[in-house]
Amino acid sequence: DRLKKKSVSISIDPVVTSVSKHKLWPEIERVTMEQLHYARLDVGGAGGWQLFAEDGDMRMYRREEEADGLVVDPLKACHVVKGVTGREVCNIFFSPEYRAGWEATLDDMTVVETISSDTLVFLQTHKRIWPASQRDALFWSHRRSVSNTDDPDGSDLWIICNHSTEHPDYPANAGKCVRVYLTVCLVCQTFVDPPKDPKNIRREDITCKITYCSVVNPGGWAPASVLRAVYKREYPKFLKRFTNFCIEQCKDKPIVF
Ligand code: 6CM
Repeated sequence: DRLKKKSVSISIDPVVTSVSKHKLWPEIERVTMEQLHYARLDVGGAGGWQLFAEDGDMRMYRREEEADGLVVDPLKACHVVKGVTGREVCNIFFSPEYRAGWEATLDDMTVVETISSDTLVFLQTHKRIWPASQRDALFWSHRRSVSNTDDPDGSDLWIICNHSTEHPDYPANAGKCVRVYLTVCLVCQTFVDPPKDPKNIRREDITCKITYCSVVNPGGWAPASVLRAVYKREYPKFLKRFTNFCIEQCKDKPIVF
């Protein structure tokens, strides 16, 4: 009789349930975890990565690769930024409201679907680079934190993974733009030095380690030499501009761990 009176409530988060039922979910799960693994691999050794830009703590590496005659050079960058947390940096990279503030190659951005608060589908048009056609990109973007038991000194990791997708309402190459295909990830980890009670931590005690990886297929004709020259100039510019934007956005705000 006593047992009958007890009520058991099971709560199922409706958002989590609907996200995991979305048709893109298995791909989002798989690509995000693959990208996290790939980002954590070292650039030394047999990977064939060549350093092409260096500035302070920033290092950028690329591998020259082509697919069907198009440049698809994989890029990997590491950076260390003081005064911001990985969660803050990932939030700025993910959230549509900040994008125009740091993404210099952007002409236009629309969120075409909200799969969850951590998973959006973006349609972007990028600035035209002469003599090629203008490019657009349609991709899902997913944010998550991953617990990090391997590293006792660092906090959990935050990752944003962007990966091209399709949408019947936004077919590729239908207008003046050529569609690019991309897989991008940003992985961040926060370190506190010297270690402190969380309520006494100041911005000068925190450091964020960033890894950024990108593979972009230009989707159609683009002269290899122009594309490589554009990447060599634009990627370092992007990472410096983006991280400075994060520092500026966060400096007078409470720290978000
Ligand atoms: O990762 C970056 N940005 C994210 C948010 O916008 C997202 C977008 C990536 C788009 C990258 C494709 C841009 C390519 C546009 C130019 C192609 C020109 C081809 C013709 C050349 C002759 O992941 C930062 C991306 C920084 C790019 C420098």
